[in-house]
Amino acid sequence: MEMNQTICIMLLYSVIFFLMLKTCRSLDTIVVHQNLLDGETIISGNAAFELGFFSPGSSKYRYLGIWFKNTSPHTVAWVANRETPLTDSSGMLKLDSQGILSLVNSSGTTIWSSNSTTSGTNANPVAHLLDTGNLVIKSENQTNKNILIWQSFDYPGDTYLPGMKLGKNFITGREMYVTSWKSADDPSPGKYTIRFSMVKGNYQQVHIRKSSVIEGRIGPYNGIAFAGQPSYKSNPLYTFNFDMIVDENEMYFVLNFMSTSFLLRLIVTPGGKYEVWHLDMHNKEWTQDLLLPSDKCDSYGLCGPYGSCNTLTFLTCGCLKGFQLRDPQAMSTDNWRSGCRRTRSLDCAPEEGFLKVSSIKLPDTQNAVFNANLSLQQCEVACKNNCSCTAYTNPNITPGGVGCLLWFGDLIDIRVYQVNGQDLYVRLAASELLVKVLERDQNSSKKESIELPVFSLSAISRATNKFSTDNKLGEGGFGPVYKGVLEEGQEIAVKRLSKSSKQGIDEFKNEVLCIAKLQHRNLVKLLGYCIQGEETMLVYEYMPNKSLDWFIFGDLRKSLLNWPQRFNIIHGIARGLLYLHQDSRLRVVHRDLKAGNILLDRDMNPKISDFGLARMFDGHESEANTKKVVGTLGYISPEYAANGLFSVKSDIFSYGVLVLEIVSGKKNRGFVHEFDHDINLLGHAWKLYEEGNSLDLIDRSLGESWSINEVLRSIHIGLLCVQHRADDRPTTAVVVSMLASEGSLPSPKKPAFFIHGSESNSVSIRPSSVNGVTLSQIDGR
Ligand SMILES: *[C@@H]1O[C@H](CO)[C@@H](O)[C@H](O)[C@H]1NC(C)=O
Ligand SMILES: *[C@@H]1O[C@H](CO)[C@@H](O)[C@H](O)[C@H]1NC(C)=O
Ligand SMILES: *[C@@H]1O[C@H](CO)[C@@H](O)[C@H](O)[C@H]1NC(C)=O
Ligand SMILES: *[C@@H]1O[C@H](CO)[C@@H](O)[C@H](O)[C@H]1NC(C)=O
Ligand SMILES: *[C@@H]1O[C@H](CO)[C@@H](O)[C@H](O)[C@H]1NC(C)=O
Ligand SMILES: *[C@@H]1O[C@H](CO)[C@@H](O)[C@H](O)[C@H]1NC(C)=O
Ligand SMILES: CC(=O)N[C@H]1CO[C@H](CO)[C@@H](O)[C@@H]1O
Repeated sequence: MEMNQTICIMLLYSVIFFLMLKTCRSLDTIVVHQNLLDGETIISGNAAFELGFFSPGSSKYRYLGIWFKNTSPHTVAWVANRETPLTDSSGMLKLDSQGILSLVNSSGTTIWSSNSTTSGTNANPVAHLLDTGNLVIKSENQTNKNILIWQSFDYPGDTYLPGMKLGKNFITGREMYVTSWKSADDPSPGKYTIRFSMVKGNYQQVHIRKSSVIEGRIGPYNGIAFAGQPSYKSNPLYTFNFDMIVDENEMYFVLNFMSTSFLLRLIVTPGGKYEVWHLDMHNKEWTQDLLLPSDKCDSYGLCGPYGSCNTLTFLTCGCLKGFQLRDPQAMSTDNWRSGCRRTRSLDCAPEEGFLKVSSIKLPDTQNAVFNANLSLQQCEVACKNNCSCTAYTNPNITPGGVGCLLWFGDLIDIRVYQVNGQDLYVRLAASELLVKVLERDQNSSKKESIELPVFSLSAISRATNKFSTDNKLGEGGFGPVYKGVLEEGQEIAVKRLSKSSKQGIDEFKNEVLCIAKLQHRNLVKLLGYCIQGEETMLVYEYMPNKSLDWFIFGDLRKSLLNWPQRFNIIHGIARGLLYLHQDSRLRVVHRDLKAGNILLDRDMNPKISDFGLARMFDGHESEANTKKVVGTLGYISPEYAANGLFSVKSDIFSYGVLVLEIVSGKKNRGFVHEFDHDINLLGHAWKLYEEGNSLDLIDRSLGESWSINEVLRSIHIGLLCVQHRADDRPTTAVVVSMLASEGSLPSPKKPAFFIHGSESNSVSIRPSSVNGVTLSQIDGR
């Protein structure tokens, strides 16, 4: 420290123990302070700071403090006797031969001392007030000029000044942190503290606490600054950086401030606000650079564990992807502290992975472990290999900066930032992650990848009780179907591809391609897939009421399905089909519409399933030709059976058959006419229609609870759909509107396949694949 900039106080041995101050510049002047006037400077001459006595606000008490020189308002940076004020204007400041600085009141009681510990009788102590605002006591004897005895920077008050250490000395166990004043009039320690994150090895962050409760968090440190203050208006006139020291002896950070024109201070106010100010040395004006909390999301943990705070969304709190509200009432009560829980629980399966969450303030690092040596890839491996690791990231945003931060336990205090956010990789169950399962050639140049959540084999195995026969629902198009219950309670249906089935693999791929991108309430929902070793499986939502055929063709169950439910099913299938044919992004022809492929949900709503044979059309194509006619006898249209020609109109034909089956409760293929054993259901329906006896077609088990108009209309529409010529059949959109209206309908022409067996020559047949029951539509005639 240069003498001409610093005034020093030296102890002079005196008979009377009054403190005698002597400036270095004017060695002959000895100032004795007996009456300590408010604001009277003891040490000055320093460019920026002064040491002296003051009374804060309206207080009548007197304190020894360090303040910024000549600023308005008077800004105190440090107070010695925070809790033990002088009650009158008399007192004594003395520096003894041991280098202990003490404040004595007019009764002669030492009310404050610097607690220095120095051995050696001839310490020859000297006190300096440095340009940084640090009051230091050093031993300045001939042989050793620089032994630090004590410094005010080790005892922060409510203000952090650049150069101060905030942290912990592991040897002495002493922690250095900032404490608010009780009030503007009372510098004694208030409720609020700013503390550096303390646990050894953890990544650095700062907590603002009210007593023991964390109210705010700054950080973690990102290699350049503390995250969590993007509102910080950096001033182009000055620069600063941080030093982070973590070693065996101590752990702390120091803010280094580089400027000759400005001073910086960080403060926690009596009200718990964290503020950063800079002082322009020329005009002596203070400017606020940062104020926290600045918005709702600065309130620590507002959205609870795994919650995410966003000031720009309608609801301030949300859940990270893969999580849902723990308390659904949170929305109405606006109390989100209970946070979010996983939608799918973790089981540490090898398929578990990480979802990247971008542009956020990283969660609290209290439960995190830092390793400075790992790359991001190694970090992922490290997290994955430890089942209790919930997230990871490289917190270091400096160019080329490495480092690996691993979280264990809940992720708390995440908020979304528009700028300067960081990435976090959150561990999720495999089934929450989208994984590329297939690529679809859209044309020669463009590939569209199909992404689906992936389920681990272990999760499915547990869900289905190791594929136990008790859980088997039936045999589908490409293998057995099992019922399962995931750990969170969700019911699923698992279609397991038979290992031997080559056709199965094609159908599996086809199903994924078709249905992965389709979503409609009348289509069954694919939840994900599992491919592991020899196993290939698709996972669907479970349909508790099995399939339509189980009801309408089951003698004992027919009566469970009343007419309003059947009419609703007729509507629902048409809406699902309309979506496939015209409303979805792709045009899809199902090619295997039948009662066994209509699944029923809890409320008996129909869902079209099994897209193993479906075909997609691009652009304006509307029909295609195939050499290999596959489908189910009884539902196949004549042009498809004879020439392999399929289109939306072949689906409409199948739909017509379905409608007549739903009304009559009879299978087209299995139909046996009372007198004419050759005609099938279509022939029968046509004959009754021609005779004007259509109502005779109705399923007797429906009793009397049906609407004549709805039944007649359904039969009429069914017959329109099964007309021989595809062009005569209505489009799906027309079917939907005919069902919904009461207008007159065109007269149907005679249906195709009036007679049993007429369609069967060229058709190869396949078992039905449903997640409902075992079915085989092969009637063996
Ligand atoms: C000096 O401090 C002592 C101890 O706190 C106290 O009892 C005494 O009243 C004080 N004297 C004055 C003049 O305030
Ligand atoms: C000085 O040390 C004593 C004992 O270690 C402690 O009780 C007291 O609070 C300390 N005073 C200051 C000002 O640090
Ligand atoms: C100077 O100070 C050091 C450390 O306190 C002490 O060991 C040494 O004896 C002192 N020298 C003189 C001449 O007082
Ligand atoms: C990081 O690497 C350095 C040098 O190789 C080594 O000294 C240090 O112990 C490593 N730290 C950790 C946490 O592995
Ligand atoms: C996972 O990490 C935690 C925290 O570092 C550690 O306590 C635990 O032993 C680790 N578990 C395994 C299996 O490595
Ligand atoms: C449909 O499933 C639900 C839920 O399992 C059940 O309560 C209901 O009785 C079923 N309906 C019929 C007609 O079986
Ligand atoms: C080979 C082929 O069919 N390519 C077509 C793929 O689709 C794009 C537009 O969707 C056409 O421009 C290509 O001719």
